[in-house]
Amino acid sequence: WGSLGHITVAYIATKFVKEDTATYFQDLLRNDTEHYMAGVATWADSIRYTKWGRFTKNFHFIDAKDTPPSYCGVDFERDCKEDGCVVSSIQNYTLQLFDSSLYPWRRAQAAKFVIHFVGDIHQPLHAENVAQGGNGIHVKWGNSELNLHHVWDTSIAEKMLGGVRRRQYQAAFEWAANLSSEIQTGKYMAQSKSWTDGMNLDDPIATSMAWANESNAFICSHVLPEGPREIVGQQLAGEYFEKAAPVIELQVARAGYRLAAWLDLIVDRIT
Ligand code: DCM
Ligand code: DCM
Ligand code: DCM
Ligand code: ZN
Ligand code: ZN
Repeated sequence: WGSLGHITVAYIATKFVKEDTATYFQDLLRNDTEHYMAGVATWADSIRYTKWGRFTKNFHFIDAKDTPPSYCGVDFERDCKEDGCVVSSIQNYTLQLFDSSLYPWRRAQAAKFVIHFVGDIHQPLHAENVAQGGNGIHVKWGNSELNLHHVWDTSIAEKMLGGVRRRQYQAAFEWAANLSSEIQTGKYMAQSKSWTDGMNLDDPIATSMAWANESNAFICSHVLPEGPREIVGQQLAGEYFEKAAPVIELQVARAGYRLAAWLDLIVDRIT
């Protein structure tokens, strides 16, 4: 996701974590405001192009080598690169949070990675190989030319919310409040109870592979419904946007809700 998506995921998680969890991460991240997660949600993107952060550049996605739209699916052995992917990274940084031999600043860094990567895995194109997660697919967006990855990371959400290039944190905060009430009492109330089914802190790979497969399934249904060649040059700000917007909302809501549950499990085990 772009920064709007990540910050929104963080604010949703902030709404749903238990009080002990909030206290634990406020202490670790040294921020006792309600912005303790939102404030670090995009940090992993800010370091990925720096010299010291380069080792993390593949940690944001898993390149499913499937064949949309006829077949979608992620396979950990096949698709997770030797030097890591979003699934192995969720496991790695989750385990670092339990490692009391690490300095607190290392565990704080691990928390920042977990907060970010649980968001990214819910972006369908972060669980797809085609054209480097859609980065190589050029499309029309209104009067602009963009790549498909950027459309799903950023453009659809910004259009839904009505142009929020400035005041990202404010827009994210409001969007998160909205999606949180849909989870508690609105359109996601019934289904959200099953969003944490199968979540297992003893098996972070299986847990996050389930999230990756669910996310990747939208490649065949909504991202590339007619395949990677058909979409090239198409105008996506019309009918395509209308079908994509509910998927973005659902995936951002799920990511925030699951991040809260995952952090609760972590703190339950540590304390
Ligand atoms: N940070 C870090 N390493 C960097 C840059 C930032 O550990 N190279 C930490 C310091 C802040 C947090 O990330 O606590 C947020 O960073 P930023 O100020 O870049 O948003
Ligand atoms: N931090 C880091 N690497 C360092 C120093 C700090 O990742 N070498 C991160 C860990 C904390 C945050 O920065 O999240 C706190 O840093 P500061 O006290 O500089 O804001
Ligand atoms: N990305 C992805 N899958 C890939 C390559 C990149 O999901 N195989 C993502 C990571 C960034 C965006 O695409 O969100 C742009 O990546 P880059 O700047 O590495 O091209
Ligand atoms: Zn992206
Ligand atoms: Zn990312």
